[in-house]
Amino acid sequence: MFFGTKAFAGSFMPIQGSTFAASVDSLYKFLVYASLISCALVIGGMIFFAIKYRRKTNDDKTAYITHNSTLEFIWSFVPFVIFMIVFGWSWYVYLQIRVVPKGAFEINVVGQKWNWDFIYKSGRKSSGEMYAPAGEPIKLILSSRDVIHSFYIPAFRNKQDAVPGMYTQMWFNAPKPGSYQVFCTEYCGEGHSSMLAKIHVLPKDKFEEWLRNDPYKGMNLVQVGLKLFDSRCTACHSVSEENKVGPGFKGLFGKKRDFADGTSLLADENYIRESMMMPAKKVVKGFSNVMTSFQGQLSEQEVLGVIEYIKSLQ
Ligand code: HEC
Ligand SMILES: [Cu+2]
Repeated sequence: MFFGTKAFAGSFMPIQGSTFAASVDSLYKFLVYASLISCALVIGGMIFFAIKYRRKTNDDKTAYITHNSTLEFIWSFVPFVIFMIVFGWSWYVYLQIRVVPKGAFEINVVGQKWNWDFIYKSGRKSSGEMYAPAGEPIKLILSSRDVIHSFYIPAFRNKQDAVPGMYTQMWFNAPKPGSYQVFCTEYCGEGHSSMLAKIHVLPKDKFEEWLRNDPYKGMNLVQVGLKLFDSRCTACHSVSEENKVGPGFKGLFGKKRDFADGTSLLADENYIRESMMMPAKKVVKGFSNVMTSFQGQLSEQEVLGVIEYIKSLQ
């Protein structure tokens, strides 16, 4: 899927999706080839000399050697020059990646177990799918609602930790429109490997059209709920009776719920709303209290939508 032959066409690296991808690749190729050549020289030389100077007779003695200044100078100075080239070159590439250009278009990225949310200045939000204009510097401002995550886009050759309680930043400029895979690369619990997202790079006019769109235009509440469920709840809940990290939703509405503290009630609208806003208040028996609160994160339309959607799963 992500690592299809197309993604790797003509190279041992993923496709070059950002402006600095090519310079990262050149540096890596230099490091790989330099290591291969040094390895061949050292191991090859060792084998060659072991055979050439092996002990042939009993009184075959090595001459007394103290040192060889020329040789010692060469084997110190040549690697020193190579290391300084690698240092200078890496520093140059690192600055390209780390220094965010002034006036970059800003998008907020929020990680939480186990999905990525994107919040734009216009107030538009999206989950699991980020949209960005092509050919423009984009600055991402990252944070986390729970534990440390890491936002990694292999095609852009860039990654950055998302840390609770602080903002970190990264940037890219993707010249070509297309969809690029995002991974979480900081182990963050059971659902870590499914903490994926896509970055859709669109031509500028398409992107602005997307920014203005109402994501739920023409949808009824159940459809709004389904859309929200797919992006925000599916990591932990299923729409069948099957339990994942949390209980399956099929038949939930109107069912008797037993809680860890020994109390119970019949699931109604108030219970579903409370489960989203204050998940720790009533923890379903047999499950752990790992659901994070959605307080302040969802619009009223989304809350009602997800309640209607759960009601429809009978
Ligand atoms: C990180 C995993 C996780 C995510 C994401 C998550 N939940 Fe939960 N949820 C749980 C767990 C675990 C429980 C059971 C423990 C508890 O009651 O808090 C639960 C319980 C619930 C319950 C009570 C279920 C029952 O059988 O009584 C509801 C309703 C609920 N979640 C709704 C949602 C909705 C709606 C979303 C998405 C907007 C969501 N959850 C996202 C983990 C999650
Ligand atoms: Cu993560």
